[in-house]
Amino acid sequence: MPRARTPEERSADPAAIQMLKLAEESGLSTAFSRADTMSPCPIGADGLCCKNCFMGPCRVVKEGQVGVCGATVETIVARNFARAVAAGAAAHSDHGRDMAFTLKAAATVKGSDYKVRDPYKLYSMAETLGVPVDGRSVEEIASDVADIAIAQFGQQTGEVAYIKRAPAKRQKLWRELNYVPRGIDREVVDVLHRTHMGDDQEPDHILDAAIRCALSDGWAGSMLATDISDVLFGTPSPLVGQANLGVLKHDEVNIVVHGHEPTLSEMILAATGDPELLEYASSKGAKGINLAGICCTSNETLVRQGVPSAGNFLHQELAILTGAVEAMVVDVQCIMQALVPLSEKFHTEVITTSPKVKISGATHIEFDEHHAMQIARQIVRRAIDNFANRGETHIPDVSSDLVAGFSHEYVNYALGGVLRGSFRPLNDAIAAGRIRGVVANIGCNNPRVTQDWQHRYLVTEFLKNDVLVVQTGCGAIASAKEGYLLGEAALEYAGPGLREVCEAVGMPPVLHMGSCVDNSRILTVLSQMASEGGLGDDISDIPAVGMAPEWMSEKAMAIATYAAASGAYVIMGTTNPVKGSEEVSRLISEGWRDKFGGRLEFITDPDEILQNTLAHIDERREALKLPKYDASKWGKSGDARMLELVELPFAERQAALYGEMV
Ligand code: NFS
Repeated sequence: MPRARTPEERSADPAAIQMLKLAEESGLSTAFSRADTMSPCPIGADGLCCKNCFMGPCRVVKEGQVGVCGATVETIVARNFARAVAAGAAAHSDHGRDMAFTLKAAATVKGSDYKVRDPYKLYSMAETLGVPVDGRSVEEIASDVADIAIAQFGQQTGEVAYIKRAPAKRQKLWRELNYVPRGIDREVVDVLHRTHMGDDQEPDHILDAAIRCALSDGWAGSMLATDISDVLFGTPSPLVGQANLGVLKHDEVNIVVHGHEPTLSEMILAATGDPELLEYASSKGAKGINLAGICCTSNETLVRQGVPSAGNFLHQELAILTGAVEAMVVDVQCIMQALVPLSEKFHTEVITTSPKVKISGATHIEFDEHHAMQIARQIVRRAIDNFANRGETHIPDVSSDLVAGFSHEYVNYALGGVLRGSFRPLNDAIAAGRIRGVVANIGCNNPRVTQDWQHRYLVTEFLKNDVLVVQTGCGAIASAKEGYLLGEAALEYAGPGLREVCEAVGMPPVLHMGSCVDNSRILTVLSQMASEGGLGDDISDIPAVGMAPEWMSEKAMAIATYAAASGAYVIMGTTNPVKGSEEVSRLISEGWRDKFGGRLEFITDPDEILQNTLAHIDERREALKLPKYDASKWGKSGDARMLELVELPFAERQAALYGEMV
């Protein structure tokens, strides 16, 4: 059995380390300790176990070995890859479907608790989906938009509508190669069918279906989820917040919302401000009601409402270990079953709310968008009632300030202003070499590696190298906890060129763009950068890399696949689920590069991730005939230059300035 790691080896986060020590002292297991005692199956880890029929499971581990049906290593690895993509796409896109039904309710149900908060975003959706807007009420438009959005899931032929948002060249490529998704559900079913026993057995062909399925997530299901969430709850713009377990309060009722969909959590947030419930909390001895988030529910409520984040994926159990959580309210995805037995050691009540998710031992209060506020109030009241049951608490005094909420609309506005919003200044900064390139660092935590360490290491190195970092999901929360989402981080960590840009625009060097469905925002940014000109005319031309160094979820596989098929170089860390097949590894790397200009690689060494990323960025710069990145050219303007100049004697200062001006 492998040795149990120390708390410091398990997490790079000081709050987590405190809680892991407490867990050890109390003899309580966590995902961290279970990862130490549960070695991953080496056959499954490499993608070599086929359990798609019941003649097996077949484990193909010897040279030339095939499954009972004759399936080769290549077929088995490709099938496993494709099935993971389909499951990930299904999860994220189904979230989009639920949002579409909520929009329909907001538009048509009298007295609905949901309203259209951002009509401008609705109009932009209407334009893409071909819904007329002239002379119509917001509700009429929203109702039609919702109908078309819902129909995107069941569409059988044709093209998903949002594909039109990709650069023209990319759309043409997808059409020529037959990768444009027909409908979201259809592509998921297509992968499940093809990977059933006795169907598609040519690895490249199986991967083609996985690509179409992933694109139906990135450019349809997830993009709809993002847009509709913005319509209903507001398009994010920068706001301040805090992250880490220190956001939990000693003297207030703590409710933690965990999972993914913003529908119920937004209502719970509203209920926590209800004077009647606040009064009720006070009658039970609490000073207030404190809402905090975990995982992507946290990102949804953080980027729009500034609700503090109690942490990322591996913080879910640690929040319960504080003993200070009255209710952990979960909906869908990334919820560990271990929460319930752990909560039984404390007073915390785990409440499941989705019709799709029940956990044995948890309280189930099913969410229904037609009675959203009533249900939210019921949950808040239960949490207040539970406050009296609280025992000893151990809330780590660790939290960081942050600025989050960088939607593509805001970035556009910040760079270009209201009247001429544009990505031109960003493109110019990259073209000049002030910004060397862009990295999207996204994805999960994985207890197989030290929590947050790779996110932190890579982001620090990218900033030092003048690479602008955009983030979503649990990677964004890792950076939030580190203090990277603050303007000051540019002064502390960024190279000279990136620092100048951050100072001039007034933005942090790491931009938090939302939850994992909001990776669709990154697709939009890349598309707009490509259309803006100066950096080629397609996503594959841009000096940019996507990565998920600590990933664990099937959703991450879907995201990686749609990003690669959209033209990005994508690197996944931690583990390599295609290791068992050289052919599949080659197909998703060189094969996809030849087809799409993007590629996917699994690289477990963080230094190699760093080197490959910088090499790709520099190679893209060279292909665009941009000047070679040279950090020594920057850092001599703005405040830094002024401070230097004031030190100089008058004559030298004049000469320096005059010299610079000519
Ligand atoms: Ni993304 Fe969100 Fe986190 Fe990973 Fe899970 S919360 S959708 S899957 S663990 S980043």
